[in-house]
Amino acid sequence: MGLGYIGLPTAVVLADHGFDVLGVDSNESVVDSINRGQAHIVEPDLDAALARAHKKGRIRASNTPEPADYFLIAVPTPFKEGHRPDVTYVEQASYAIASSLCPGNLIIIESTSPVGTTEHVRDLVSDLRTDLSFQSEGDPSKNVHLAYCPERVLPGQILKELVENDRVVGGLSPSCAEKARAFYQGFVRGHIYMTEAKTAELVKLTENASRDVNIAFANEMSLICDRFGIDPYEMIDLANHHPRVNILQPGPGVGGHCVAVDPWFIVDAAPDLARLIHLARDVNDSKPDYVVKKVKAAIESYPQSKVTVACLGLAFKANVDDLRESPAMEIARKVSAMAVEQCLLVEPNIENIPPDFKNQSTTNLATLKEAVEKADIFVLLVDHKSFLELDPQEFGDRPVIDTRGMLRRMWRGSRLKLKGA
Ligand code: SAJ
Repeated sequence: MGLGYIGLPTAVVLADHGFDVLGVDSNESVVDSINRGQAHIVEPDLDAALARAHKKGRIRASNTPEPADYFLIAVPTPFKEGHRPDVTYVEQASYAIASSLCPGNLIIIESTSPVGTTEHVRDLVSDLRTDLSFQSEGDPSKNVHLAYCPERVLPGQILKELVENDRVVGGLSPSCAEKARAFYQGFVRGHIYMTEAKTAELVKLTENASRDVNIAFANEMSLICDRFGIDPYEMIDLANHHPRVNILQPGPGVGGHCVAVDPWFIVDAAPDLARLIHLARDVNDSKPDYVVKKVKAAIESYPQSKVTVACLGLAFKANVDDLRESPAMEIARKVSAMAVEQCLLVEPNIENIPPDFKNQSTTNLATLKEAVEKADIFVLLVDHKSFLELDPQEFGDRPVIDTRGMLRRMWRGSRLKLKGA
């Protein structure tokens, strides 16, 4: 249920491991694309794996579920007003599968969810299917089982990590967890740890909150470095030579649909206790505006704002096409609204300019080459591989606002190229 960044790769990996998979999605064009054997998202190796599974007839898509042995829910859980978790899609998926359920089925929720969601889903479906037993124990063949198993794959490495990562499966009972473990053993090479559903739900939120807090530390250090004229990337690199220090990388902010969202689910559930988690969110969320101020200052140093600004990258991180919660998008939107002659957006992973910029006649999608030729100011927002291959000398003496420590890597790359030559 749900053929997005997690659902589709999972469906493909399952198909690759011998399962017959029906992918269900409410979006007609997604369904059509998968039924043609084509992925609608950018993820390394996904196109080829989907085409293979499609050719073998192991995968098909539809907008309605059918009876099955396993129902895997991988729909989005965004937040609504006030950063409150919105589980509407999980609820809709649960309603949608209810009429297809049979005794012996296993429902697995993979969507990142607030603590208590697996029990909530059990209550929803058991209200609709009073003919079925959702008892935690008893004869397994007569019950419908429920488990929570968080996905923990890294966009950019999804196919590999789906198979190799350890998994945590949380059951509403030990037999639910056992059934889920047996399912994941069908395609996972990592270890499968069993626990209660609510523990597994919190494990997922904790993983991403931990990453967010650690990135916030790096981002805070980058502001402190800036004040003292110190290169934060060099400083962190050196600090990380300590055997017990491992600081993450500062950036333009934290994006994506996971790390920038999930910590709020903890804050929402325990606002009085989650003080550090809340503060980390604020630190990371304030970073885009800090970058925008720097761009503004650079623009103001040009006479009458006759200046062309190039924003390199819109995705939330390197080598993906995902623009959700992207700090690069937030920065580009604000730069594009400034009185500049032209704002050039360079994003090699998308074909059309995002709707956010449709009313900005001075903002256009450009190639890297065009941007390098035309721009007066460069804002390096995403460390896409193709950007890192640029010779930094091409910027000449034009200002470069580097939010990802890319210049260092470009210089290193160009020195290596020189050595190779
Ligand atoms: N980022 C930094 N500095 C860093 C690392 C990341 O600024 O040192 C930024 C990225 O640029 C991006 C954001 O953080 O904007 C998140 O990127 P990410 O690579 O940390 O994580 P995601 O969102 O792609 O995937 C995360 C992963 N979670 C953890 O690493 C704990 C992944 O394993 C999860 O499966 C995924 O969230 C998810 O779906 O929840």
